[in-house]
Amino acid sequence: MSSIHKNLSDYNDVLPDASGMRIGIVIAEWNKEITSLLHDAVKMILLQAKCKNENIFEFIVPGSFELPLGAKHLLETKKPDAVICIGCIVQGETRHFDFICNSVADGIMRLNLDYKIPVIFGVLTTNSMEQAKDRAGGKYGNKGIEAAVTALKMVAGLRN
Ligand code: DLZ
Repeated sequence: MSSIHKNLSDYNDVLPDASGMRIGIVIAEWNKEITSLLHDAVKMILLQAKCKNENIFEFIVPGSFELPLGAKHLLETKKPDAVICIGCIVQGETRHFDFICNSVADGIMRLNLDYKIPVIFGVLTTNSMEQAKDRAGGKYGNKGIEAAVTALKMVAGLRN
């Protein structure tokens, strides 16, 4: 993963002003001990960028496979400027991992292009829980920070 070369919590420029942005967050409950840490980091960045609490729309779904539908629901009901999808998929003994990862990545990409709204892939896909912890506030930073900064940059960029 590129996080060995780049700490996921590093962003060396000023955050875009999010005071006028509406942001959706979809959070998968599977591997909640990890996704809650990513979620906290996303919220921290949004509030730091002055996004108003009432303009943050959250939807909890059972697992990562449900993230694209959760994002689509927020896109249609809350009209956000961006949606951040948070999940943690850990390799098991079966091929389930591949099916879930591919479906989620494809589903999220489709939403980006169909709605022309940034839908961010804040999903860890790791071989072990240890690798996930390293990327949820551990030695490689927090994927939630990277996802939130990406959302803000995309909204600001698309407004230009
Ligand atoms: C079933 C399943 C498995 C085995 N592993 C994960 C995982 O590591 N991360 C995750 O977010 N979800 C997992 N799930 C649940 C699926 O995403 C989905 O919720 C179920 O297959 C029901 O559709």
